[in-house]
Amino acid sequence: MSRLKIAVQKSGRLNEGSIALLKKCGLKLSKSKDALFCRAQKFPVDILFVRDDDIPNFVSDGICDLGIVGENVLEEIRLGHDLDIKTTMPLGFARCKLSLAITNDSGIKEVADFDGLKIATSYPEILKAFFKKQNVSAKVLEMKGSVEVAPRMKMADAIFDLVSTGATLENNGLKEFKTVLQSEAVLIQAPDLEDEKQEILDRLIGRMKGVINAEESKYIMLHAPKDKVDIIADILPGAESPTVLNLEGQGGKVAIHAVCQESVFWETMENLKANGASAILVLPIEKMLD
Ligand code: PRT
Ligand code: ZN
Repeated sequence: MSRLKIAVQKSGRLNEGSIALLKKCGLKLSKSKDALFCRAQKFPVDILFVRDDDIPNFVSDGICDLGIVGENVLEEIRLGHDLDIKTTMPLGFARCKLSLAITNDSGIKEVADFDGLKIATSYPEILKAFFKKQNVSAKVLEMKGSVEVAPRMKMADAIFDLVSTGATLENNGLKEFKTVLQSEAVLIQAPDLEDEKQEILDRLIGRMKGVINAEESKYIMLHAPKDKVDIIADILPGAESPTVLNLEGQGGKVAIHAVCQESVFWETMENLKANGASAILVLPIEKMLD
């Protein structure tokens, strides 16, 4: 019987999210910390643990059928190589931005001001493609890491790097100037899988979608005066046709249950309360299958 081979980052920012997602899809993984290979139980998948930079080529070369990698790494390698892969679906974790950042005292006002400057980055291909499109001729200094120290060391005038909270930029006297690429972890696959493998993949994709949809959704329950049902239903974020139930012994009130496809913030709950809702409960959803 066929098994899918999936490339996952061995350690780093993608590892935990990738493993958590696969486990929520029902795979049982017994991974010793240094193992490079893991045979999952309960689902026909084998996992290869590698550096994230190797994942696109492993999939393109057919060493693995699938991979989980950041769009930033995928795009950088895609621009430099001929990759034979397709992006199957976004996975909703490891979100970050690939941005140009300048020193706090820099006089740069627009992209054209980068002309003739030197920019340090670990993403030379994406940066060169961006400058080419903008008709800017800047020098690109490739660094493997610690890009954020380059301006202070007078090695470069600005940087092009990943930003998530922005704390690293701030700590180094830098500020974000322009986002060039929004990135998150994605599932990639070899384009032509044999039928049996494609069937396993389709099942895995169905489960991944179920996990991701559930993570973004909440189950909300509340009590409301009967004459406020329409107003309350309008406030519920991303809820389609809520269930309205009569409450025994409370003539004027009903219970409303709904699945909200978006986050339910405190502000929304306060708004519901201000419109007559009470006993508001927001519950996480573990799995969803439409
Ligand atoms: O060893 P291996 O090659 O596998 O891993 P790696 O060291 O190349 O990558 P790793 O584990 O650091 O990151 C893997 C992927 O996580 C990246 O390619 C992105 O897709 C994603 N990711 C998400 C991030 C961040 N968020 C992030 N914040 N990768 C790096 N960072 C860096 C950022 O560059 C900054 O220097 O983290 C620092 C902190 O960010 P702030 O803005 O929160 O301060
Ligand atoms: Zn890497």
